[in-house]
Amino acid sequence: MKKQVYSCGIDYLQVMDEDGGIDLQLMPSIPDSKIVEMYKWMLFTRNLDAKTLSLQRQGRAVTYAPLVGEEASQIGVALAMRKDDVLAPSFRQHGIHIARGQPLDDYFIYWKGYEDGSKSARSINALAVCVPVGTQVPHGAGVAFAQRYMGKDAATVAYVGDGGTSEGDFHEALNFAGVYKLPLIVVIENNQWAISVPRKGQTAAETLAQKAVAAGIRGVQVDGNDVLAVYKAAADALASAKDGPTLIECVTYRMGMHTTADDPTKYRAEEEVNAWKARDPLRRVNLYLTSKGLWSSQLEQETTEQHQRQIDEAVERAEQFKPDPRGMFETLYSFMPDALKEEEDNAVSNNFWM
Ligand SMILES: Cc1ncc(C[n+]2csc(CCOP(=O)(O)OP(=O)(O)O)c2C)c(N)n1
Ligand SMILES: [Mg+2]
Repeated sequence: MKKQVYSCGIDYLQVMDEDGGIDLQLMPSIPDSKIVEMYKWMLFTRNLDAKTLSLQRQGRAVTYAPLVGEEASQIGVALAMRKDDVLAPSFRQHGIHIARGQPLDDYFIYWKGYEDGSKSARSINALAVCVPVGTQVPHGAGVAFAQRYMGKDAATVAYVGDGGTSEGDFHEALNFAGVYKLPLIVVIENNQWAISVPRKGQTAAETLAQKAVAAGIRGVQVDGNDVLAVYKAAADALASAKDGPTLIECVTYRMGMHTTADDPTKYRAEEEVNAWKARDPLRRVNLYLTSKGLWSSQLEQETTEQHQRQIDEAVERAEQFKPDPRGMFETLYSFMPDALKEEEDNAVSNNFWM
């Protein structure tokens, strides 16, 4: 006997096309004012990104991971999340931190290289920025397990890159979340590149969303440059999180460099970057709102100037910040080992942080 015991397919979701046209059947039921709010956050995130890149180039910020081009993949989720939901980020989701209320001063303190900037993560229900690729996904599964155990009406959203999906941690977390039906949403921010490794170097699979199938959980692929599709996928996943996890693949593009330590012109063609420019996540929302009389070039200019003032003031305050060197020793262990204490005393008495 031979029979098919399982078959599956992965849906692709796009609500707003590249010219701002809407698929009304898929449109989430939100007022236009919410779309204006999404657009303002995307614009803010882009302005913030440009400023941080410029500060890094002037030696006023440490190695920075730009997010330009990925605004919709972040803001769509940020605005779908509820206050009590927890974020387990990697190192590129600055847009979510800011839209969830991270103080701007702390953002800049972090990018000056001071861990103190991470302290407010708790106030926005976020784990600290996670640089080891993929490890934040099992952290997120653990938080989701705790949420279930404590009977909380909340979920956890863990972010991972396309490169991160090749890590064992990613699969272990999905598997664990599937078995225990945890309130976990894993968002793959598939920006097509893991430093110089292209997406096709990660897996022979057609989609990354289908990684959900083996874990027995829901999986969906969305146009990650369409903030409405991202919002809808995240809102649906959060609404059903009490019944189990969802994997969302946001198909987007890293328009900038991996980090300021990288030169992407060495490994990717300009034509590829230009092709993605036409799919810019802000442009289409701008076209939609302008066609409805809800946005204009004047509003764009005024809003950008207002953002720049807000950002510049925060930079000024952050540059006054004096770190306490003890901070880097304090947070690793509940009880500090003697050897570490000795290092701390040594650092403090020798003014190593100056
Ligand atoms: C465990 C681990 N291996 C390698 C690295 C070095 N590294 C930093 S980012 C990165 C690529 C990540 O690519 P992706 O997951 O697609 O995320 P993206 O940077 O594109 O947002 C690598 C290999 C690391 N930080 N951690
Ligand atoms: Mg990537």
